[in-house]
Amino acid sequence: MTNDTTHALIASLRQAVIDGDAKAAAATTERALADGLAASRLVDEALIPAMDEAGRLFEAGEFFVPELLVAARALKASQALITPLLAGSPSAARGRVAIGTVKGDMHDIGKNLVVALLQGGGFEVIDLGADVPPEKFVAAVTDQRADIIGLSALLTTTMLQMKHTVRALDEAGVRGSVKVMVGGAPVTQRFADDVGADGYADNAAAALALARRLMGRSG
Ligand code: B1M
Repeated sequence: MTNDTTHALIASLRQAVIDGDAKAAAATTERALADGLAASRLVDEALIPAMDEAGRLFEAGEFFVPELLVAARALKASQALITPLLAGSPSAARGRVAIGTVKGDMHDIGKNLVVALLQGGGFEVIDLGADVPPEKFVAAVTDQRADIIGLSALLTTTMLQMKHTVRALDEAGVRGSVKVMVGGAPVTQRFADDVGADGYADNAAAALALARRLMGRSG
C-alpha cells in the first residue's frame, strides 16, 4: 500500500468517526486492516485524534451531547473490529485486573482500550463497565481475587470517586492485598499520589507496562 493510500484511509476513518458515520467507520476499518494497516496505528492516528476533535468541537459549542454520542457509536463500530486484534489469550499467570469507569461516569472508550491492551499483554481482565460504585470494586477483590484494580475517570467531578474507592478497599480490609492503578484524561500522577493509588498511566500502552510493573514484572 502506498503512503498516500495509508494516509487517505486514516483520514477517512478519523472523519467518519467525527461525522458519527458508523457504517463508513466500520467499512474503512475493514479496508485498512485488509490492506495490512496495523490496528494500533488506527487507534493512535485515527480514533483517538477523532475523539479529541469531537471534544474540541464540543468545547467550542459546535457539537452537543447527541453529536458526541454518535461519534462514540461510530468509534465503537471501528473498535469492535480492532479490539480482537489487540487482544491476546488471557493467562491467569500474568495476573487478574478488575477495571471500570468510576461511579457517575459513563465514558468508557479509553477504558475499553486499556482492557484490550491488558488482554493483549496476557492479563485476565474483569471488565466491570462504566458507572461502577466502590462496593463493586471491593467485591472484585473479595469474591474474584483481583490482583489489580483499575479505575478510569474522564470528568473532574467523578475523579474524586477514585479516592472513595481506595477508601472503600481500605475499610473492607483488602487494600493491602491489591494494587490500584488509575488513569483518564483529567488524572495526573499527583492526583494518583493524593488518592493513594499505586500507579498512574496516561495511555493504554503505559497502563499495560504499569500493570506488569505492579505484578513485579518489567516491560
Ligand atoms: Co464527555 N466530556 N461528557 N462524553 N467527552 C469530555 C470528557 C470533556 C473533556 C469534553 C469537553 O468539554 N471538552 C468534558 C469533561 C469536562 C471536565 O470534566 N472537565 C465532558 C463532559 C462535560 C461530558 C458531559 C457532562 C456532557 C453533558 O452531559 N453536558 C457528559 C457526562 C456523562 C457522564 O459520564 N455522566 C458527557 C457525555 C459524553 C458521551 C456519553 C456523549 C460520550 C462518551 C461515550 C462513551 O465513552 N461511551 C462523551 C465523549 C465521547 C467525550 C470526549 C469527546 C471523548 C472522550 C474519549 O473517548 N476520548 C471527551 C473530550 C476529550 O477527551 N477530548 C469528553 C478518547 C479516549 C481514547 O481517551 O478516555 O482519555 P481517554 O482514555 C485514554 C487515557 O486517558 C488513558 O488511556 C486511554 C487510551 O489512551 N486511560 C487510562 C483512560 N482510562 C485509563 C485507566 C487506566 C490507565 C489509563 O488505568 C486504570
